Amino acid sequence: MLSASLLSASFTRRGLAALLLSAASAAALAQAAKPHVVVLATGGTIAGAGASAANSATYAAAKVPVDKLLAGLPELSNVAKVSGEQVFQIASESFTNDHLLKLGQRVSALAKQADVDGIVITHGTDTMEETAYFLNLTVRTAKPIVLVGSMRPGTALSADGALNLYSAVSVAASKDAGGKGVLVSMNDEIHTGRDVHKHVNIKTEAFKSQWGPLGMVVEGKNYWFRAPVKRHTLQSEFNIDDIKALPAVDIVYGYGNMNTTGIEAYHRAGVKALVHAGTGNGSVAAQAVESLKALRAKGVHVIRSSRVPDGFVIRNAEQPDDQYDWVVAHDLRPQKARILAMVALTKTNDSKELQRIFWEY
Ligand code: DAS
Repeated sequence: MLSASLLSASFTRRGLAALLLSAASAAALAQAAKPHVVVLATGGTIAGAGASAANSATYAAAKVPVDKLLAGLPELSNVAKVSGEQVFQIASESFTNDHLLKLGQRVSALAKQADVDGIVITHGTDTMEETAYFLNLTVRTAKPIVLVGSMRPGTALSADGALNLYSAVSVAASKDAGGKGVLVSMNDEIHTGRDVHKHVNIKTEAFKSQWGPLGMVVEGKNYWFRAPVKRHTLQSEFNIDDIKALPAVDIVYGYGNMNTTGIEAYHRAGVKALVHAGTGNGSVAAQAVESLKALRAKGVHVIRSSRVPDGFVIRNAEQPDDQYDWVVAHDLRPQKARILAMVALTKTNDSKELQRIFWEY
């Protein structure tokens, strides 16, 4: 016969165990109810490692695997259920069109999954702006897709990658980040993949959009101040699922004493369009005009962009675009104009259609 004290003690123990079990199952239920964010890792500085904590600029990019990145940030479980995939492990200056296509196909497939609520892509900062724009044009989803990187490796003093990744996952887990197109979350700011570019190559405040960020993310909360007006994702006429290859589009840079060597070399290489990063408002040196006109006559599209960071190229201003049948890149920087031209040429080879696409995207 158990004594009263033993009975009450065993009840207490059982009661305590039941209490702990219900607390644990409540916690498990709460975690299971959180949004599921998939982190696709591609490399870059955010996965970089330096020899010492003082090495904030001298390091090797694309070293730390995604599971280590995620394990180093247990706070992520406060905002989402996070799973990771290592898609590539490269510095982003080495991205090719094949990398863009493979990444886009994986993002598109995940976005279709009912159990995926948002996607984060860890990426090198050098060409992040190009990948973000490519996905903005071609992935048909309203779910948040957020690219993130860092300017310092995780081994450095005041490394920026951990908070950048935490912020990006919290944005990707947010319902209010849906339907805004592909986003870039860097240094507490949230930018549209269309407008953002790497503006400084040596500071943590490295990214800028000439029309401003869409908002900020602070301690896992989003503060929105504007929304994109150009077509993207679900409003796009392009679909990564239909794109099997990207045509050759390259860029020539305008400068004093300009010559036509690069223009003629790209023509021989068989480009389908050539972006001219002109001076000023997309100006073309007199000695280069005839070469570009000849290129157009042979069926290659000429797209006038500008080497000047901000502003936009005005049609028929510096050059008679109507007469030459050239396209202007509007406010897109040369590297973005190349991305749009490649995607557009998968659908049309008509210069008037191309110009419409440059106005709308
Ligand atoms: N080389 C750079 C890149 O991979 C490193 C970085 O800044 O992420 O884009």
